[in-house]
Amino acid sequence: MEYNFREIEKKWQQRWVEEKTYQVKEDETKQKYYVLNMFPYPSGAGLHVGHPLGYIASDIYARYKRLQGFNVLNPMGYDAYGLPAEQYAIQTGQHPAITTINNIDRYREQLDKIGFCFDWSREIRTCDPEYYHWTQWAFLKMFNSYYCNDEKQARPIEELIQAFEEVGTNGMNVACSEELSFTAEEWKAKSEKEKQEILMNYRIAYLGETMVNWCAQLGTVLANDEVIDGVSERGGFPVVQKKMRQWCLRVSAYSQRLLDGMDTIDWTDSLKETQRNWIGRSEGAEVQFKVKDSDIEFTIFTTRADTMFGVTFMVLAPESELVAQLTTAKQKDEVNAYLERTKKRTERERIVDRSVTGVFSGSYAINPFTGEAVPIWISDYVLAGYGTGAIMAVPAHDSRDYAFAKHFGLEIRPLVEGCDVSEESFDAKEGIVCNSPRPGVEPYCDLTLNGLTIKEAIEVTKKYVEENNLGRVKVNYRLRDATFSRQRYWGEPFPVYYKDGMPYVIDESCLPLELPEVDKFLPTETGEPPLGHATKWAWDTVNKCVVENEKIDNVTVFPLELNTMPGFAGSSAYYLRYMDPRNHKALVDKKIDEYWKSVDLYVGGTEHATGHLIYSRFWNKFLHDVGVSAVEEPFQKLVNQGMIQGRSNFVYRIKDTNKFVSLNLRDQYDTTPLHVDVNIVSNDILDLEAFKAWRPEYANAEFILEDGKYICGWAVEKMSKSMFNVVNPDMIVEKYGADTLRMYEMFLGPVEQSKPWDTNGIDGVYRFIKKFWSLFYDRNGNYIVTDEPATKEELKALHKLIKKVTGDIEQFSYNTSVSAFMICVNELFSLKCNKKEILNELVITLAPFAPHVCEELWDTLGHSTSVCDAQWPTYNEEYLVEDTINYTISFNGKARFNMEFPADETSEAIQSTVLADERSAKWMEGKSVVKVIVVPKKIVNIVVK
Ligand code: ANZ
Repeated sequence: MEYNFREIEKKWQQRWVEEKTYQVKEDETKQKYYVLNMFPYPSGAGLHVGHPLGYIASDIYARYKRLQGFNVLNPMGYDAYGLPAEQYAIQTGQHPAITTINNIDRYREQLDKIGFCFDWSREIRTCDPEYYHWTQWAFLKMFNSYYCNDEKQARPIEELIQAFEEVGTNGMNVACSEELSFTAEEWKAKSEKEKQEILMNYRIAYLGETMVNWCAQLGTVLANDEVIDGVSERGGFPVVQKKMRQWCLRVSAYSQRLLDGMDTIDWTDSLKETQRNWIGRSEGAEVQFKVKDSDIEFTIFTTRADTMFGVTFMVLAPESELVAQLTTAKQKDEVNAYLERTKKRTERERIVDRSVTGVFSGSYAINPFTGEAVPIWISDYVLAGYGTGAIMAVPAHDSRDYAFAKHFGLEIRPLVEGCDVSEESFDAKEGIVCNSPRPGVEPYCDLTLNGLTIKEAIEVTKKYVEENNLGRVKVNYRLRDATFSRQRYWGEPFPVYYKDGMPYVIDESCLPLELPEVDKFLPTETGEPPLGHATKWAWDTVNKCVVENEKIDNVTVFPLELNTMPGFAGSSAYYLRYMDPRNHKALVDKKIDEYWKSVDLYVGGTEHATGHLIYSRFWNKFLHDVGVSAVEEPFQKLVNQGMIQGRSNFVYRIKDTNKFVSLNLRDQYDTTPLHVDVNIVSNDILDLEAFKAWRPEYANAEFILEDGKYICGWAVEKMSKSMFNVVNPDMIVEKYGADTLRMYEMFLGPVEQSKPWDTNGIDGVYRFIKKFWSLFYDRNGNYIVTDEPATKEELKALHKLIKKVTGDIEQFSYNTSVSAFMICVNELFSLKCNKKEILNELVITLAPFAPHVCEELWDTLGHSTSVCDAQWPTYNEEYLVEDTINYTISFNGKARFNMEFPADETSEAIQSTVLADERSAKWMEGKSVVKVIVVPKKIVNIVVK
């Protein structure tokens, strides 16, 4: 029988489905192992060869773990809500649900061809009401919870209400948007609406005023990365900063737990560092400043309390409420003009762009340490959402304050007299001048910092601030609450209706609240989100159902929320749902959750290092607090697969002609390189006929060939349609089979590394599989496997392989495994080994990599169950011990020939055998032996004269 991958792969893919080979059930008798891939967004373009890289790597691991006896969960699904389907809907009128389903079908077809061991019975789609039921449910829970800083966990909002009723805000240590203070009596006297407004300040899912990137023409809020140079990435429409009431998640409350959790998980240091920076813990002090000739006081946040004596001005963020209060009549016009100008800049631009802009407010603040009055400025280098949105500026020691002071001619006062405060003196990374602090010039306070290190001075000053009631010690986090609403159609609806302007959630028992149908996917004429087009989108609180908008009476029937949830809503807890995907009563059954616990191995791209991995960790911690998720950290080990770049090919057109010259002759002409579809190029040689057929303008193309061939140039670029370098896995599977594709993708290099796709080497992998096959079948297709016992050499080749591959898989070093397989098969081939004893184990070892061919040969070897359920072989060190040692024989240090000796041969015996060998005679002729040096297990050197 010949190696016919088409038949074999089809047969086994069918068999796996029929026999439910990859379905998994909870099994208390077995240890669990949960492997997860970041699920794909099914785009219209389908999969290219870069996409399956991570899936193949995790598939190998999942199969390996199963062979080791683990009960392995390896599910797959689709992140099915999202912008591209909706944009397509806007352009074509095609309902996004239809586009999404078509794309999913195409993805599935492509995935199925690669032979993954996914348990498809657990498939989820985020746009399925069955699924988003639980996304909405989590939102309800967050709405009905607050975060208690003392207990460090989310608690039911009823507890907070009860506390308000008993003691007001007295002694309260909870996460909030704004510090509020009221007594129990004051609370009780408030109206229902006022109470709801206050609670919003504490809920974990809350409606909050936040600055957003607003694009009026698109009618929606945009994420930072959708805005480039002040205009929308799509369409180039102006984007302004706007304060809007949006749903937010109080992610910031979990900052410390998100930091602490990182000590318990096995992620790369660089990924942990990225998360730590994102969370941005910063220890400092909040200090109170009085405004001169006014009762107004305001608070600043500083990490350098020791620099109080170097403060020469203050700066407010343009959005700060203080701006209106502190701008004097004289400065009003100038300030307003500045505010208008800065509105257009996104926060990221404000951080990255270091050009100096600002305006004087007209007011002065009093430095509480020196009593000195310093001017209060307004500038957008101070961010509204960080610290208190106000700073004390110390231009001698902070580079941004320095640039500002220079620009506006403000005083620069170093802490140490006479110290160098030129631009070059700033530490590039820290942006500060590193020198010791000094005491105040005219001591207004009795604080001495002389001789202290900066660190010590900060501590002493912080203590002083607290003791003198000038402020308090404060830990700040850069991590912001997440804005959670989008003015979009294709997303999860909020289970929320509005009564008297305040949001109320619908009953848990009424979920899911299904996305309504609309006839247009654009915002409404009055600027409402697309759900504003729905005619049946009101909540009947009596009958607990969705009813027509006409029935809205604001007594028992109310309008429903028109925003939808953002992309990360559905991807934040999907790993939990895979454990128990068809449960109608709960997100996941408690016992099942206890069994699978968390993901043991998570594989996905680095682009999710902050967004998804912060949100899902937050989400899981919240669910853990409300008793759902058994384990606090969702992803124990995380591997980021690298990107597969495209390898583009070029043809060279001679200018103003339709003539193309081959790569190495192009210097003789004036040419323009043009991308050519890599699918009509093989080993850099262009298929001329296919090229002519590729595009009408090339139908009459002429060629200048070298050695009868047209050789193309090449370059490594991003894999993209516009570069014509997209390689479709279906084509590779069609030509070489899935097993070759799988092994080749792994052979390209370490999983974590980015590398170019280069089809040139794929033949080698294909030949390897054929050679492997030839250990079972001879050229004439005869089955040649025997029951003869294996020789020591054969066992050695096999066990060397088992040892290497076991170690490699544990390290995700699959490329070196592929080489090891090649070496082993070559060795067995030259040993003419067709022994069952060896081949049985070889098939198991290769099965995670090339499951189809291994399943077939396993069957041929006479096994009645799947190779997936075999037992991973353990290597025997005994077989690896060398029996003989190959010595290099040198004369006067020059290697001349090699000789084999038993491993336990003595040096004396080696010496005499070497000297007696006839090959030695040639090198000793006419000379006498001065010395013989035997280096055990390596070399023999004979010194002659
Ligand atoms: C005085 C000072 C002197 C500062 C000095 C720094 C160096 P991290 O570490 O990131 O927390 N700051 C505070 N709030 C800010 C805001 N909303 N926008 C921009 N800058 C803000 O940085 C904290 C430091 O950044 C604070 O300490 C403050 O400047 C500034 F030699 O206060 B510092």
